[in-house]
Amino acid sequence: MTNKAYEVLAEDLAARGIEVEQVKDALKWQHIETPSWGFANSGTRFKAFAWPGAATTTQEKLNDAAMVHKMTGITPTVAVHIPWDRPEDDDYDGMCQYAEAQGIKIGAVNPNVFQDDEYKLGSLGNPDPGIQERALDHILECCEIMTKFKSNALSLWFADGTNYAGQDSLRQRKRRFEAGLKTVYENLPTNSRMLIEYKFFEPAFYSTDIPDWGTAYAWALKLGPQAQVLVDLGHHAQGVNIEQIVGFLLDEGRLGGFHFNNRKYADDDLIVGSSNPYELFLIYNELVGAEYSDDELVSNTAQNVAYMLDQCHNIEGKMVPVIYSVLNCQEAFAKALIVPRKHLDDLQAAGEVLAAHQLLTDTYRTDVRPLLAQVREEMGVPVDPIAAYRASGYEEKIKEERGLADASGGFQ
Ligand code: RM4
Ligand code: MN
Ligand code: MN
Repeated sequence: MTNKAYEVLAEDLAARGIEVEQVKDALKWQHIETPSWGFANSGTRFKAFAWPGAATTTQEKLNDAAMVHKMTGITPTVAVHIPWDRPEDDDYDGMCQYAEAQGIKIGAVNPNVFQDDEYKLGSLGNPDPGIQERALDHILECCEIMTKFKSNALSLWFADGTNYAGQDSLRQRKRRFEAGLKTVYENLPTNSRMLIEYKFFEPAFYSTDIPDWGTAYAWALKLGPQAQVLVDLGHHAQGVNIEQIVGFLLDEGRLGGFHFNNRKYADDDLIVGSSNPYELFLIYNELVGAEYSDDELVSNTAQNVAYMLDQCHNIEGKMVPVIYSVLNCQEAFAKALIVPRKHLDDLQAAGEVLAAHQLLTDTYRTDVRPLLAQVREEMGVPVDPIAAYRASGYEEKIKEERGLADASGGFQ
């Protein structure tokens, strides 16, 4: 059954020269990875408020991720953090099979070298060679875990840095990092990628060892083609043009993945698109433009981008904010897919400044919800995933079964 609003929109899009069936196919292939830690209790450094039913075990997180996939149809994988998601019985194959039995797969493996006391002065950048080695061992173990999970992405984020000028040598820290990353690269499973995430501050406040995309990119270049940059939307200074970074990295074949979230001030980790949906659209516009590029490297790079959420919910529940984020990514992607590319190219080539701008912003204003409803119906998932989730009884069930877990720490 097609809905009336969709028919009107499809006609309008066709008149703008858009191949609606192609747009629908692209939307059906969209894939967003959910974060296992997004289903657990987490919060700010001041307080993490417990949410009734929040997941505490990995199985619960996998169940939640599977439920999000059931509601949306576009979240078939879940990223894991080791040790937060280390199976208690060390049965990695069993965990992998459990995920598959729920209809999902394990995606990126995230090592954690920031929560042990030993890491007070850093991990790979630590002045103590023994601690550097400890961090390295953990990351290498994660490379082995990737094989067990059939995962093809090692996602690296480091809390390393210094708080005071003079605390450590900036150049020595760079060298330690470079050596550590090189060893990790040499031990990456075949056909997998290393995603290097950057962040300009926090928890270190004077210097951070991988502060920006330029540093991550320089290392990716030195390491080799399996190393790429991961862009987390909350990891830039205010006002930074993220879509331009995305365009640059795509063009160089080094954009590996995203941690989607939204922020107003710093690394706020809020629902994707909640405060700046226009920025999200502009980012997707770069991605879609690259995907349709004639340049093979650029187009392949865009097609292999790992789209992941990295959020932390303190007051808004767990499941609904994840679903909401997925839907906002879907909407931004849909709007980027209906940008009349040829027309835009022509206006740009002719130097038609405002006409080009207007074409893009008019496209952004298009209400694509009827299109998304149609796509969902064709995919056999709920047309309104949030309403369907609320009506499913899942929230009440997990509340009842899991109760209220302790949430005193920042994460988990
Ligand atoms: C960091 C970063 C990482 C995430 C940790 C928990 O700010 O975004 O990706 O794994 O938080
Ligand atoms: Mn992140
Ligand atoms: Mn972050």
